[in-house]
Amino acid sequence: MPEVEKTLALLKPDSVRAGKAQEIMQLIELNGFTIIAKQKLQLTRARAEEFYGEHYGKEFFPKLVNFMTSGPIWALVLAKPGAILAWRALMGPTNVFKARAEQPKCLRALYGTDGTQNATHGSDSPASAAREIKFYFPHLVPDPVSDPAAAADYI
Ligand code: DGI
Repeated sequence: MPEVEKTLALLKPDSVRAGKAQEIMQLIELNGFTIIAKQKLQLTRARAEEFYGEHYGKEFFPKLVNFMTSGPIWALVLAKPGAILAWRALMGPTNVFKARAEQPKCLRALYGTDGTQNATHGSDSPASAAREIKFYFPHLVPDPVSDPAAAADYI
């Protein structure tokens, strides 16, 4: 059994706008994840650009930022053994058209819209999970100075 991990999930503006957030959260729990924190919010341009900073300069970056700031999102911290890979698997491929063709029951196939608007986000590694959980839930992450052991164990 892989160790219990935490990962950051987002329910993006398209799935939230379509009224699917509660349904997706139920599917998340049916798939064995515990939702240990959740928050509904709307990203500003500056925050969306910071969150997706690794894609700055790519052709799709402006579309991505416009989409991510177009309405409310849910940020969730999910926990279960092997959560990072398990959540990526449940979401399915990044591209919704590929998702529909290859994995029609995955979340992006079921709830995504198009090549940019793909319903959900998930951290892709322990390092990105740590950064992304801190980005949305800074108060949840133990302080590495006052409690280094807890901080090291957090993800
Ligand atoms: O981790 P993922 O969300 O699966 O994928 P990513 O980190 O490579 O890209 C972040 C988001 O940017 C992705 O969910 C949708 C968007 N994106 C990625 N590649 C493309 C893209 N959007 C468009 N329009 N075209 C792309 O090639």
